[in-house]
Amino acid sequence: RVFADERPSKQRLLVVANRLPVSAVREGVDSYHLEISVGGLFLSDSYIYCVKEFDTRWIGWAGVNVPDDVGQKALTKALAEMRCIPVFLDEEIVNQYYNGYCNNILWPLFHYLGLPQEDRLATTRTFQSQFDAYKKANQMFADVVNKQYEEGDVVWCHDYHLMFLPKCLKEYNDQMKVGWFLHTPFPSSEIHRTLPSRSELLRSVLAADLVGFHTYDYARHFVSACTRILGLEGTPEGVEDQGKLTRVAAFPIGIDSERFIQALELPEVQARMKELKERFGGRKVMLGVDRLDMIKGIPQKILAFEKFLEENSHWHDKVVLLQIAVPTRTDVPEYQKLTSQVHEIVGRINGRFGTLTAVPIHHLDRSLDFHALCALYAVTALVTSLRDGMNLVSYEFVACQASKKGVLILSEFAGAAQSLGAGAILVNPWNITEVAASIGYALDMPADEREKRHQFNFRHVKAHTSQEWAATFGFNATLTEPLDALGR
Ligand code: ADQ
Repeated sequence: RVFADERPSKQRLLVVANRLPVSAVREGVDSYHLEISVGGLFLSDSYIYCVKEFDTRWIGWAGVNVPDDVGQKALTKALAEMRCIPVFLDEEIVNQYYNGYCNNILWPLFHYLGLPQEDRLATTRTFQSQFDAYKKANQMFADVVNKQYEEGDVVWCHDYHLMFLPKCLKEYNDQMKVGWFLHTPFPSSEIHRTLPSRSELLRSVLAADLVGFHTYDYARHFVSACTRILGLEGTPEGVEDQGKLTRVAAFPIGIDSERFIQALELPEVQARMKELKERFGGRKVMLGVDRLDMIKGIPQKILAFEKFLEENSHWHDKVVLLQIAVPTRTDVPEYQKLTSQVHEIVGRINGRFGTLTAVPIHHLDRSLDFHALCALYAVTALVTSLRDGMNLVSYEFVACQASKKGVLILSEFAGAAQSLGAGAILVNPWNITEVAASIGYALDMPADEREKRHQFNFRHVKAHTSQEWAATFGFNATLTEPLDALGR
């Protein structure tokens, strides 16, 4: 394989995502403070890599409404130092495109939660206006990309927010090399069929030259949707429409494992690990780290832990579930409902199994810094997503297990199950009895089995990094000949 740094000059890469890898916070009329975006964390490793290996520009929304020219100029200047170029979206567009079409329609649908149902008539009425806003927002991204574009550039579009973008870009210039990568699952064609704008979205994505997914299954679902909904021919390389081939392949993401491995040696991380050990007084710690989102299966996980306590009285007071859930999309009613539901279940279980000195569940609604995450990861993890494109938390956990050889309990509906399945205990997160039994199995697992399972997953996590992912997709996007089914 040829990597970018073996080429004589650096390939220019325009990476386009809804959010930039940094968020802007306004400090004054013409000054901004920039922070690495939470939730855009998966991009931060790749950000560092891409900036080093490619001649990269990042294009996206900075997460802040800047209505005035002075502010827009100041923010553009501040971002330029990080090779970031802003797309300015006003509140109305953000509400219709981002909160509406992206997060209320595409996100649940792609995670098999269906289209919104609570008020069908209202949904039907708002659907079209949200889809129009989605197309308009994608066109705004395309306008910015087009201004930055130079002949020979590769444009890498990210995620479900920008499915309309490949088409807009090709309308500007059909010679642009355009790749599109989806971070969520692509659902079965039977699910995608329910979407009113199903054909238009598929056709827009097919305008790209290269379409990538985390797993082979998602790629297969996409090709089936194109065959069944659009009547196009699926080939081993992708989808063909009137002689034009769109290459479709799997590019599984990874993490910068070395960053985690090295952090474990740092005195501050070691100190935090010691502090945690003392804090939990020798009790075994089961760990959950998730964004607070319905796809992550947090209530189901907590109910499974309750079931485990119910059936294993000898573990009372000897085990604790530490659930760290960073709140996201806090202005959306469903997410507010989820937060209260989780708090209510945790309160009930702690009332039921707690003692004067200890409670079985510690639930924190917050984001943690990198060192705290590394210190926490050194226990046993419960990743029980109902659906998840990949799930990087499971990778990060494995990277931090060099000495502990902790056990990973992993949902079979996370993309990561396809890569870490042999080392993890795979569970159906909807089956609370099965998850409870797996908790018992993990706690009693003999050391040699833990070691074997850990080695299998550790090798995978070390070998398949975010750097390799970015290099493979970026490099393949520069090609024109077909790939094999794994994108290599
Ligand atoms: P996410 O749904 O955000 O990503 P995930 O892959 O697990 O899910 O990545 C989350 C990142 O946020 C991890 O790096 C994790 O450490 C961090 N994080 C989570 N909770 C945190 C907390 N409380 N404090 C600090 N950091 C926290 C989407 C898709 C995934 C896909 C990724 C990458 O939904 O399926 O794996 O993109 O493609």
